[in-house]
Amino acid sequence: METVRIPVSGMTCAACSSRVQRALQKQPGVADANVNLMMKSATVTFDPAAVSPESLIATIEDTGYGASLAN
Ligand code: 9UX
Repeated sequence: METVRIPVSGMTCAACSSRVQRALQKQPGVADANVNLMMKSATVTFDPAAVSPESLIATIEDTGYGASLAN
């Protein structure tokens, strides 16, 4: 497993962060996802053989928020 922290933009209330968190948790290959509204970031533990950071970003964007890899 690998863990990545992804900055997420556009989240303004707790329902936003719940939405993003649920979408990530549903994604195959994701073992754990935690989205912090105040930190504006998603911390995701995933199986690199099953899913890439790029596809985690695509999932966040599909949910309607902005995401990019900053580290
Ligand atoms: Mo809260 Mo977020 O009313 O898209 S769910 S702002």
